[in-house]
Amino acid sequence: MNTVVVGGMDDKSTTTRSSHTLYSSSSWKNPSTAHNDQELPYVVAPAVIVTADGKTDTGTSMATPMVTGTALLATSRNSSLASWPEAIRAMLLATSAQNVDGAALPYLPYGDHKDGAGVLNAAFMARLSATTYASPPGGNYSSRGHDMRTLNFASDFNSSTGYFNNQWQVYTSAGWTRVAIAWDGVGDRTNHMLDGDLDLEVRYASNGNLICSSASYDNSWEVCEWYGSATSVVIKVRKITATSTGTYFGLAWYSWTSPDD
Ligand SMILES: [Ca+2]
Ligand SMILES: [Ca+2]
Ligand SMILES: [Ca+2]
Repeated sequence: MNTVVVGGMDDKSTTTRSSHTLYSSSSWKNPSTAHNDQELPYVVAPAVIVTADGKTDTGTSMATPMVTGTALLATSRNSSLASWPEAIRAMLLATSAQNVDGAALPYLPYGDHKDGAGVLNAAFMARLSATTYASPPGGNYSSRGHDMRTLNFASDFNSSTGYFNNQWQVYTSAGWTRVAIAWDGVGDRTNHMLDGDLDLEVRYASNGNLICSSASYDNSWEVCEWYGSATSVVIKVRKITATSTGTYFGLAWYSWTSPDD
């Protein structure tokens, strides 16, 4: 639940992204949960004929360390991230821009998608982890940012609407923009309980109309994206239910035109 579940992709030994596919033995089925909408994996990474430290092998055992290494790369660029795995998870979900199976995102709770949020992008993660992209709520920000904070479910959310008392205003670039949130829970994959159920909404700053949203029950994360012109949006987080006094929370957003930007 507070981890990153990693699947595999096959890069066919080429940098031509259109040739890439899901690794044929990558697990993708979802566990049985209270609402049966927990989506696994979260992301995928290269798994076929991977050479590391003198060893060449195939399998998700090769993909998973690549995600771990990318998380360490982020913490090496911004040491405060070392205490915030929630921010690392949100950043991984926001930057895994390449799609190798089905829809670009698992549009919860409608599908069971095999590549999660997409293919790990270490370059995007390295860029987004810079301290210059640390972006607390209440500010006006550019097209890339990350945040991490402790949320108090009683005092930080409107008691009637459930919205987080603050929001992030973002001026996005033309192209794709993805927003992701992640938080914590306890338990194993079948007997787990989130600290609470949070949902994500992104709305146009100009008129408040919804641009994208994500509202699953059993995931410790939400992610949504859109394609369009440069625009100004507000990111809103909503508390649906709470099972604890609060949680640790991470947020990330990222605009791109190509996974090779
Ligand atoms: Ca996909
Ligand atoms: Ca799945
Ligand atoms: Ca939710």
